[in-house]
Amino acid sequence: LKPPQELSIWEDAQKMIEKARRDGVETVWDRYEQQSPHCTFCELGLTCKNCNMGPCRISPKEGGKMQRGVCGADAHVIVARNFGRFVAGGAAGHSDHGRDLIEVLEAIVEGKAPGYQISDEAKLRRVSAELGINVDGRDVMDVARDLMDICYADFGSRKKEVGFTCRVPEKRKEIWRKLGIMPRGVDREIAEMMHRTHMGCDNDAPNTLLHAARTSLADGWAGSMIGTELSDIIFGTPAPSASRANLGVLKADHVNLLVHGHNPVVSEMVLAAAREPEMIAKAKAAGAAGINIGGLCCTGNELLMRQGIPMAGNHLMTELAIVTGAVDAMVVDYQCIMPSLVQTAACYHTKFITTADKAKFTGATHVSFHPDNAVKQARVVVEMAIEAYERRDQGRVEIPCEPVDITTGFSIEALLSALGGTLDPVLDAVKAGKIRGFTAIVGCNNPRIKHDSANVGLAKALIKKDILVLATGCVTTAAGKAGLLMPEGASMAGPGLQEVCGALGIPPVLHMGSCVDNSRVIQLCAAIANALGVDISDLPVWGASPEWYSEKAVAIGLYCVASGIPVQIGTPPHITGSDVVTNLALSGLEDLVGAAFLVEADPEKAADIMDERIKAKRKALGLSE
Ligand code: NFS
Repeated sequence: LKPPQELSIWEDAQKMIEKARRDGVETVWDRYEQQSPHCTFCELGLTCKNCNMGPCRISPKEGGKMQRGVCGADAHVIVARNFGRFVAGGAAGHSDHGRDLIEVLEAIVEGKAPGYQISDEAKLRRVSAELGINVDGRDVMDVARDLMDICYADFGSRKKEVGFTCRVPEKRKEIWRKLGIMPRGVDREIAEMMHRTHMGCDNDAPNTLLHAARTSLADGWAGSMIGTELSDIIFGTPAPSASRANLGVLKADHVNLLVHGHNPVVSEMVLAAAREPEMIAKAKAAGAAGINIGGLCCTGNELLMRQGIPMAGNHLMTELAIVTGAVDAMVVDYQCIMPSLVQTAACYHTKFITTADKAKFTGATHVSFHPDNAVKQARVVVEMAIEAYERRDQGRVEIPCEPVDITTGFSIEALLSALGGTLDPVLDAVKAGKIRGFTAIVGCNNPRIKHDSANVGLAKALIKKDILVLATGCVTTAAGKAGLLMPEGASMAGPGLQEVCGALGIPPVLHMGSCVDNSRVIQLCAAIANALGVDISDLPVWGASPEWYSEKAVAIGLYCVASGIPVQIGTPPHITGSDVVTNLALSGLEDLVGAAFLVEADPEKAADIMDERIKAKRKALGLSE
């Protein structure tokens, strides 16, 4: 077994890995070892299971025995097909989440969603007007109904261009139209990807990849963006606030209930129930000092952004949170929830509760959430946590550290209002070279990489170069634990960024939300490009996902690249069995959409390469390097 110090950079993780070993609990790192070495064919993307003449695999060696599958598909076609379906999976995840928000909005409009409401009417009107809905003097519910219809239509087949492309610079849209990758409808692009990758359809790797780009654009500019905007409208648009992070947010004397997954539709209701005086009284009657809600992964980010709820951990911390012995219940919806959590929870007193009918876990307790019953079901969940607390063995509890302070809540609206209503102060800082560029560091953890080493390493390397970092998803907790989400963290930045952070009182890394909220990042880039009268690909910006693991992360990476934002990743996807596909990803896309992928695991080296491009982009804009 590897020493815990080699698996994660964090003290709370290392201590809990040790405790897991003492308690005889298996973790993701144990299973990673058992699975290593991984299948080489699969790693290279050279296996195909799309039909029953197979499965097939292509020899990675040129001139090897198996150069084509039974149907005749070569390495390039197979790799491209696999990659296309990978992207479709990710786009489907974000977008189905977005659709769930439309369904809540629909239920609100129909008066069938007690507990949910329009919390930000001004944003409802603003977004609706952007999408061409008449808002003047109209009743809020009438506007909401029209917005709901327009959002549903973005999932269908009747549009030529999805609604939020109204935010995209004209030059960018011309590129998309010319390449035939303008996103038309979320479900349409995903379904077409499944069709194209059926045996006997799209057998030209670059053509398949272009549709992968289109599918990802439907995610970024429709599915995810709808998810973000409707979440803000229903639960409130985030504003800067203070919170805390790491396993130290658990409280030994409280009922600890962790929310995990993605959709605020569930976690917001659980939080509301936990705040009801009646529930708090029940917790006290059970001997607890109160009810403590903490977040994991992206639904944690949603509650952190809007409600300041503390963050217990990111992806690789989810099992370890239970290992503390202090978690009474973990309530989940969907995505990024390790199936192993059922077994981890069973090793302690922890109640593991699922809520989405489309994401059941064998062995879990299922409490089915819908807009019409969410208030009631949320109380059921909180009561289960209180009951579990009564069974907790305090002798097995170990909370490994003190929490660290973080700041959160930097929605575009919050940024604008902090800046006095316009982007000008930031643009001036960019022009003066105090902020030399921007990078959004997003996404996951992956046991292939020492937990959070690359997420934190890249953020630190970039801010040192006066590159402002935006964080979403699991990178948030990493940045927070490293002290980068506090204004004091600016002491780790270069002199220019330090000055700007000092003047504005902001941290060098700004938390912009969950992974679905990467739509805020592309919207911000589009707004800056529009303000400067240039294309997004002309900006000194990057995306990065140093420790990515999921299909969703690749969908995000690809919609950033297709939008003109180059993206660093720490490990390649399973495409390296095809030089055609690999070269397209690493350089060919640059000619087509003005951005491409960079695969570089070393954060310092990655930061240097990213810096070179930022210099070049600044120069082209007539700015100092
Ligand atoms: Ni996004 Fe990665 Fe998952 Fe969120 Fe975390 S693992 S792709 S950051 S929780 S979606």
